[in-house]
Amino acid sequence: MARQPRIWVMITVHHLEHSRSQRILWLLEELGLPYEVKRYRRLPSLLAPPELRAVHPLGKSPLIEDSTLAGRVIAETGAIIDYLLTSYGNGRLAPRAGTTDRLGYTYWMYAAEGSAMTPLLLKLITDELPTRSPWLVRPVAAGIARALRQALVTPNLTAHIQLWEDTLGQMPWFAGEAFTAADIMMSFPVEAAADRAGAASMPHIKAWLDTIHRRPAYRRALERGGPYIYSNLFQSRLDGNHDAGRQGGGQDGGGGKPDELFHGGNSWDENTAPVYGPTPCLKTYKTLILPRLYPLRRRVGADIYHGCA
Ligand SMILES: N[C@@H](CCC(=O)N[C@@H](CS)C(=O)NCC(=O)O)C(=O)O
Repeated sequence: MARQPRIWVMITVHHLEHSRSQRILWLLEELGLPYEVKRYRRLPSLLAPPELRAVHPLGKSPLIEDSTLAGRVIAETGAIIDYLLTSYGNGRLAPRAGTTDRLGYTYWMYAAEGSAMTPLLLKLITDELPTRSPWLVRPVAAGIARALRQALVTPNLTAHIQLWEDTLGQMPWFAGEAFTAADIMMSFPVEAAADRAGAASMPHIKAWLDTIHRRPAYRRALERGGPYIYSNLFQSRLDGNHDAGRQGGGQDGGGGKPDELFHGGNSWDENTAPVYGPTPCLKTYKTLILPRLYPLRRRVGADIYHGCA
């Protein structure tokens, strides 16, 4: 039996900027649970700051604490979602046990991190390998990267994207007719694949992305979380076409004044929340230092955040 939220329940989210932790904020918004965000900035290396290791030995995000659990830290996105739904979901955002939708739900809950992120991570590594190798061995590194991409990365990524497209062609959400936590779980790999592997060229995937990005809870989570790498997927659309966010309505939450849509994705309000960990000026790193480190390849901006695979 799910516990009823009481007034003293407070979930603390240890949230690394530009990360899959964004999904936990989104889930908490969908559930309407009280939560506080402890934000962590990435180091110039793009890894998490050591402060996260003081919270959990692996030092990764997301991590949560529940005020009812006396200091116990819960790690791993899927486990956190499972905990929050079991404790506070009251049957929301998951199909009933024993149904076929539940089978699909369980599959996607595991596949998001267990299968889909692997080729995306490999793509990141093979894309970055040549430029991050000592210049003497770059041609060799580039050859190895190309071979790995051809043999492993591209075929697997293509198969994943096709599976998502086929699934979303048959049903509006990953686990059937209703929006569930499986959609939240899948948002990160799908956004990553849209950003770096062209997944948004698939019509059903694109429609699903547009729909999740219109959800009010998704937008509120962006405001709470601060910068999020994949906000570029909808920010540019909004800049050029506010109407895109107003179509749909209904449960997907279209409507609202244009300025109320999707704001927050690129803002970092230093005053609204404490920032934990060192605070290197990532922007300076991106715009001034990085281009000088890689003079032949002035890749700045979202690309460098691809460390978040
Ligand atoms: N499978 C884990 C992955 C956690 C993970 O790798 N998180 C990334 C954020 S996208 C991270 O903390 N990266 C920083 C680092 O590795 O130092 C989960 O879903 O919770």
